[in-house]
Amino acid sequence: MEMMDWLVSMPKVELHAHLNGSVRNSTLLELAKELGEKDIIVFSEVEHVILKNDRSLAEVFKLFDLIHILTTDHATVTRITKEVVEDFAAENVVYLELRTTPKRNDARGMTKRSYMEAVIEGLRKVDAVDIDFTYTEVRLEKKGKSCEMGNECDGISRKKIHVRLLLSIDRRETLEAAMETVKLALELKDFGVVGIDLSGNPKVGEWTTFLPALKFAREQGLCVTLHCGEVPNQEEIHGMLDFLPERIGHACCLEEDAWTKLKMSKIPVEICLTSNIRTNTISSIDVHHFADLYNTKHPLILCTDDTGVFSTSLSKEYAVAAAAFGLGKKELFQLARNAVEFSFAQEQVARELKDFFDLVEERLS
Ligand code: 6MZ
Repeated sequence: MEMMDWLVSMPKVELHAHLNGSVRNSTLLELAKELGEKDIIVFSEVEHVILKNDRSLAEVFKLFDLIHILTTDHATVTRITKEVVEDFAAENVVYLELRTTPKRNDARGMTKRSYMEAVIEGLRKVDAVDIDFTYTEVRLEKKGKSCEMGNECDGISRKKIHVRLLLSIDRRETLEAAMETVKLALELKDFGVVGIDLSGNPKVGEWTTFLPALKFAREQGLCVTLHCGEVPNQEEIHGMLDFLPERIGHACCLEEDAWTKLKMSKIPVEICLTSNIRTNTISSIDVHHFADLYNTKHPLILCTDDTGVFSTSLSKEYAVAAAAFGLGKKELFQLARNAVEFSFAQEQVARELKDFFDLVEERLS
């Protein structure tokens, strides 16, 4: 089997994927055409923005503003959620932690809550594969039916994906808006919400604005992951590491003392190779900190960040790691399996996933 086919067939775990960054280009173009016909945007002006491949970090955030114009109504949020989950499942992602920023949009009659309801509706609409996003509910629904996970490796059973949600706080928001997001996450715990993420343009705002909301989330039993070190702001990086989040994303621009602190802390790092290279956050793959973390056995997870914006997939991220750092199939499989350990899923889901990886490994060996 070709390496890429093998990587697609390997079960994988995705822990850092932004919903609006993972929308198919074809869907974005279709939505842009519709808005163009309604004279809300000028299609010819946005087409090349959508299709452009190399973007600086600043351009990425401009693109997100455009994507949000295209996707912000309830039906579209539902549609993109379904598509994104089905796309990940199609490449044998068996556990997906999908993150998204609940948005309020008065013009569309959208509240943060109704936005999330539209996301959850998208999960309900997934039909290309079996999906579990509310553990108890699915157990009851599936009583009597086979609950075995499916994967291309056995060629028989239907694929199954577990999906959990992280609610993102955008660095542009106020503390009040962030608090609303955390409270919403707590209300939606039974619908698969397991944690909070802090993201958005790293050059905007102060992360300390959100500390009370992040502390509250933690007190209430939600897991926290922070975008940390996408730009070289050492004071912020130290503060974030001292907070001891359950995971951090990126960890690109850490100077020596912060790097030592990270290593000591053992905080798992969500690594997004293509994203870091495309945005020039890391100058080239051979100097990427993946190598150091991997060689010193620091907990890490390969992730996509934004499959749409960076034209990637989780299988491609594994292929990039394989080519750049000389990892063989055994190491890649282990990397995917280890990711289960760092997910925010309930113990029972993690156990089911580990059993599944063991079963597939036996068949592959
Ligand atoms: C920081 C990022 C990001 O939440 O609207 N986002 N934040 N760094 C990144 N690296 C490139 N990629 C995506 O998805 C889009 C939002 O996710 C965050 C940004 O806040 C962006 O607006 P949702 O579904």
